Amino acid sequence: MSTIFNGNVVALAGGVGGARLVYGLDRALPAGALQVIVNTGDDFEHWGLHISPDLDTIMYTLADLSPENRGWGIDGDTFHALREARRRGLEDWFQLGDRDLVTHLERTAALSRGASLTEVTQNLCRGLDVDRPVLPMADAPRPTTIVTTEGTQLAFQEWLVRARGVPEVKAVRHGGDGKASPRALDALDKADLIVICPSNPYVSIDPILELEGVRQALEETPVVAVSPIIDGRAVKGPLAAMIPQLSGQAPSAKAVANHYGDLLDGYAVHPGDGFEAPYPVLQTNILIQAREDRVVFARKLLELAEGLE
Ligand code: FO1
Repeated sequence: MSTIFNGNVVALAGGVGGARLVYGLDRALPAGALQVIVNTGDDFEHWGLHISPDLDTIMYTLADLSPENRGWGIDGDTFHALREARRRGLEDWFQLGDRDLVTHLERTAALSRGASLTEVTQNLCRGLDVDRPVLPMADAPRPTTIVTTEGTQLAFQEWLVRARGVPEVKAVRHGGDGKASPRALDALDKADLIVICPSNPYVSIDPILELEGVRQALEETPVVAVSPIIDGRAVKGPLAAMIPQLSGQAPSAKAVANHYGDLLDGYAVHPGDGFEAPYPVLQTNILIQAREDRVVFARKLLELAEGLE
């Protein structure tokens, strides 16, 4: 396979949208060139287990285990434990599959033995033959809280899954000490290109950007982003409703670019979503649900990056 981009690439990613681009970059880049820094603001405790939905979505996608359409969890997983939990009156609003449960059991046990989330993730990846570095953005908890216009504060998964993302969002808060993991900072330090994946800017990318030292790394390195909005609609998740609630703008690829502001050196949008900008805006098919489309698009994005000064 020919090399399109010669250098170290770091992708900043959340869940399903991010995972699809990471999959494409993984297959398009030579071994050793890609590292992925993943949002952990969605992490939470459920049934006494430490769940890291975005880390798992990236890991399962790279391992070719995720369902192509739904994007999260393991394809073909069964839900016997969930049904049993329901029968016994335990919380059943978050669908944990039986095979997926092994990940949460292993993670929770290793964390309780004193391993860091970075180490645990590395071991989980090894167990699934994923050899690309998948790096949690932080080792310490940094939970995202949704402040609603009704005045309530909901943990992210309570808002997204339990309340189906319905309560209107007034603000998003990021908890924790604001320290990035040492491996994430090291990856950013060595990056020749940073890719902001088509993830939700408010709840997937901002939690990473607002860690100490991260924004500065992006200011010093070429950055290309991919729009998570196509023709006014979010490819996945609640973003289209959040943009007007949090920025007062209509949902569009441009509104997301405005959010990232000066950080961008290049941007990829769907045909018809282009706009005037002080950096190249590539209009191409960014709908990358199918595996082969992900690789085709990743190559185009790397070509865009290669052409940047
Ligand atoms: N999303 C849902 O909408 N409902 C679920 O029941 C659900 C379960 C689930 C289990 C494991 C996992 O890794 C992800 C899961 N997700 C579920 C996805 C997740 O809540 C979100 O997509 C991400 O947190 C957003 O990036």
